[in-house]
Amino acid sequence: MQPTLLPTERALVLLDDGPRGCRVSVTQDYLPPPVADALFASLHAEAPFETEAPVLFGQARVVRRRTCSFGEPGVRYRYSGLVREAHPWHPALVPLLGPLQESTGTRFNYALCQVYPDGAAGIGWHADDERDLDPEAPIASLSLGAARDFQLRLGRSGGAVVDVRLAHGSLLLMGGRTQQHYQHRLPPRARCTTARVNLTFRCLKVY
Ligand SMILES: O=C(O)CCC(=O)C(=O)O
Repeated sequence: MQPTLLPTERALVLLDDGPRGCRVSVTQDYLPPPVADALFASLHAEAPFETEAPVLFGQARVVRRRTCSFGEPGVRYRYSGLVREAHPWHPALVPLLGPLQESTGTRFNYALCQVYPDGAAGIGWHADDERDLDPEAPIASLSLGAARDFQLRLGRSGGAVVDVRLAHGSLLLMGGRTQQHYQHRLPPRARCTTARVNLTFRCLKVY
């Protein structure tokens, strides 16, 4: 099914830090519900998710979320002591790439795909500022399945300055220098009992 993407004028600005050149916005109804439902079902059932053991504070720890990645041939992403080589774009993602490029002005060559089986799974504070990433390009984060809270903080300590619930089919855009100045996380939420799939579309350097 060809997706009909809603225009990004519907985006709500969550952070507009002019002096640092950071901007974050969200379009909660980016994907029409039938498109979001079909994409969630395909990826949840078919994406080649692997268990992950990122190195945190010098120790490899198995985490509850599972991860895989899609993208152009030869693109890979190194983070937290792991290397993720891109699988070819999943067929369900291919129709999204053009509209996503049009609505973000960015040609993404990679997407990290994560499944959070339930609210016990999350991801801690981090910046996505690894050297494999093009620092000038935004990161576009598509949420599917269970709605979850997403937070941003300035720097590497302190409380959240943005706390937003990301709906099924929403698109969050972190642009400008956001990754250089802010960290983000997905905190665990005990009351959430269903799965969520997240895709972060990124521009990776090709060596
Ligand atoms: O699942 C999310 O919304 C956050 C994912 C994330 O932080 C990441 O991929 O770097």
